Amino acid sequence: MSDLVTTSRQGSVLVVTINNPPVNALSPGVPEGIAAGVRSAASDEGIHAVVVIGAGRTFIAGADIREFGRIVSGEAPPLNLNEILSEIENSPKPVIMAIHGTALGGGLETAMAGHYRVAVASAKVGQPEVKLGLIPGAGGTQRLPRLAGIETAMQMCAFGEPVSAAEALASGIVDRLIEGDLLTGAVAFANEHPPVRRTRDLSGKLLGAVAAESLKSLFQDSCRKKLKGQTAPLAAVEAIAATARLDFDAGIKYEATLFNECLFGTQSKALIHVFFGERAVARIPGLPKEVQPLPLRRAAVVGAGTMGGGIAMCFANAGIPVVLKETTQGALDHGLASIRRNYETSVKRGRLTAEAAAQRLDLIKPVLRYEGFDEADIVVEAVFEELALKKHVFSDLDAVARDGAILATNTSTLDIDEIASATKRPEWVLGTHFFSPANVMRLLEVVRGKATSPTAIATAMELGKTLKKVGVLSGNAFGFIGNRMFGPYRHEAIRLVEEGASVSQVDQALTDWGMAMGPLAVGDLAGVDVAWRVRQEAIRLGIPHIEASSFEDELFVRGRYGQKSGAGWYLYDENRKASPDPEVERLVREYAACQGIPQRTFSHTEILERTLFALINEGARLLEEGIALRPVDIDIVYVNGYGFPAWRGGPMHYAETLGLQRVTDRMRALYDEFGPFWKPAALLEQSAKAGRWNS
Ligand code: T1G
Repeated sequence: MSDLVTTSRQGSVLVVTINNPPVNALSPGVPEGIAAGVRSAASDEGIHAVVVIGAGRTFIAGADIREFGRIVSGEAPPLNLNEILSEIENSPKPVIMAIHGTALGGGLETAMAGHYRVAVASAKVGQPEVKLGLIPGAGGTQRLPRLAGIETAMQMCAFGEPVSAAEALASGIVDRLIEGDLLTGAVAFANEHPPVRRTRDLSGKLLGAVAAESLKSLFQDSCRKKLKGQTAPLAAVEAIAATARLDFDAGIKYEATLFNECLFGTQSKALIHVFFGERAVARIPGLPKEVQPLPLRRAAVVGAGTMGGGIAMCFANAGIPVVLKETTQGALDHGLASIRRNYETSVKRGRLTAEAAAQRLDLIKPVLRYEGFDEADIVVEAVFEELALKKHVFSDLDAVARDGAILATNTSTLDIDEIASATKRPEWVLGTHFFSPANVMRLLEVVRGKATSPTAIATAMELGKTLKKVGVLSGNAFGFIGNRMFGPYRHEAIRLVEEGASVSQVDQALTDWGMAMGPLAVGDLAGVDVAWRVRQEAIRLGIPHIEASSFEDELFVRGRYGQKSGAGWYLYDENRKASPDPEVERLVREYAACQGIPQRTFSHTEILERTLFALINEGARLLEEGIALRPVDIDIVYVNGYGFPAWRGGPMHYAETLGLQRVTDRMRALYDEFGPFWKPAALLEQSAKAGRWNS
């Protein structure tokens, strides 16, 4: 037996323990070790049952995701879990799976190959493979419906959300909840001498073909709406529906076919890239190993507007007491009312209990002066996006905050060094750029100034994890990573409209492709006035590729600021539902005529190339300038902050999937047609031949 899997005896029960930290993934050797343990029990007369349990913090959290890239490249053999799980299931002696932490993917599949499952109340079980662009590939689509029924199986496999131990007990996935020590409870269960009961033989919860097919179309329609463009959820539902017409072994074969189609497709590569990418971005090259993040026990926020209120909620949601300051009682009351409304909505939607909401509200202390700021470990400034005002606030903070406190600004574009210059402690100043709504969006851009200390950076990156966000480190350039790239992307969207495309045609091309919102609709959401002010600032700073004027100015001068004013690129009703506005189409044709812009029609492909390639090229420039550390950092920013489809992996991963040479060639053609805006970044040209970003 390898160290990965060890056995011990408790009376006449053989205990098989998996020890593959950190999550007991089914790395090579682990499934084999479990099967070996079960096999040894079969031939041991002194053993009447087997208990399988995970050491450390969890049961098995799934197949080893790192192996999939190696399987696709041919470096590793195809997934062979089915044979091993079948050997476990065919054990002549009862096998009891003891679950704590999470049993996910192959972990739950292993558990279902056992004859019984017991779990502690805090455990969760699930088949999250679709979140990796896959489907269960070790019998999950065949065993789960036999335990929990087809509808529950489709829900769990199509959407990938885990269920609690109590829900698993209710649906038949788990046989008993264990109070107290899990191993003791599992052994006691085994000592009741339950008979061998192969999951594959259970058919009482399966459905006939008609019922299964109608559930299949129900779930596949729902997936097409909620998980638009994703193929794995549809395949998972298909595999489960097949239990109505295929026997177990044929169903396993069919599942394997569908699994391999997903595994060798582009969506799983993209989603696995994002899975590991969200963990890789926390590793900061050059940050000395001995640098440890400081503890963040108390926080303070300056400004109780939309952002400040949302940021205060983030701290309260993480259980961190937070002081929230405004300048007037009215503004403070307004901010608190909005926070209260947010929590009430969460309670109404069942996302939060009333007592949990009350506890979080209690953690937010409203003030009109800097009282309590001297105890804060971190202060986040979230006042109006105006440099002089921010510098004034930081000069105040310099006077009131304790030594060693992190002084963070939520600015979305302003210069961190400029803000830090208002204090005598620039080494403690950095940007923590939250995305609206701050209590919802996962992305946190951490922006380092030239003087920001490694400890401050490490602490801010840890803050991201504490707030259950994804922190990405950015250099101090205009727009940081996300907004800097969004500029050229939206520039092209506007240019396409000026050249003859309709507003909704441009937006729809991107949303059909997978973006959560079209670039012009985003402008209406963020505010045409905000975009105008940011553009004026960029022009003042001499940021390259910023057009002196664009049609959007015509919207701005007419007070068409977007959703907030009821009209922008679109018209908005009282529920902010958008509809195309013929007046805008008329205005833009008039504008184009004045500017002498030739008009023509556009294909979806051309709209996608003009917008997405501008995004990719700016990303390459950010890498050249060292503002973004790695291509994956850019991908994680866009997937978590800008509605870029995770199943396309992010702008830089997508460019590699398309082919960097193809992107470069197309950009050269656009450069010949439109000039300098389209000059391919040097890094893009250098990487084109290799087909991979060499950054
Ligand atoms: N394989 C390899 N590494 C994994 C892993 C996995 N399944 N799960 C986590 N890790 C690494 C992770 O990269 C990180 O590494 C460390 O473990 C801690 O993870 C055949 C095909 C279990 C809820 O999708 O959801 O089974 O950064 O930071 O926040 O049908 O990890 O430290 O180097 O996330 O406590 C299905 C994925 C696989 C579960 C724990 N299983 N993992 O969260 O820790 S496909 C999953 C998670 C499959 C079968 C199919 C979470 C977690 P590093 P972490 P955490």
